[in-house]
Amino acid sequence: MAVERTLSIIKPDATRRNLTGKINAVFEDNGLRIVAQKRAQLSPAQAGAFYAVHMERPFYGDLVSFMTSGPVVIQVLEGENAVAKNREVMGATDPKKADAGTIRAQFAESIEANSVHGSDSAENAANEIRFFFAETEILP
Ligand code: IDP
Repeated sequence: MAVERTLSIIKPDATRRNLTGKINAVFEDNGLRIVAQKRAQLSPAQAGAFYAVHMERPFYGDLVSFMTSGPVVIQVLEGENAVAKNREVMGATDPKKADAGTIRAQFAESIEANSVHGSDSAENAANEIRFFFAETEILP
């Protein structure tokens, strides 16, 4: 199995409820290593560009408002099959459909305020990591 990197964002609903440590424990308990991490306030331009793929979706404006409503914690996670592993521990987008024990089942407030983002492919992970981090900020 290949060691991969993926981009994770702990979203404003979770930072507001002081859940960063509990969510990080789920990553670490599942073999994902946090090799870069920073707390940031996204601008509307940054959040809009990050979610540009959803620009035509009806929830896009609300999603940008939500993602800029408070600080986020942006992370690079590293581990075997990190992209798929992180999607597994995050759970389904809609917390009502997320498997028990996943981050979203435990912590998400709604389909929008669902506590975490995780890249959905290795290619998107590389682009998303580059969007937020210089290579020198990632320390395996
Ligand atoms: P993902 O985060 O599980 O990969 P995506 O479909 O890529 O899900 O959607 C990106 C984000 O947009 C979701 O995590 C969620 O915050 C928001 N979102 C997705 N679908 C809806 C919806 O139907 N209503 C409101 N927000 C949504």
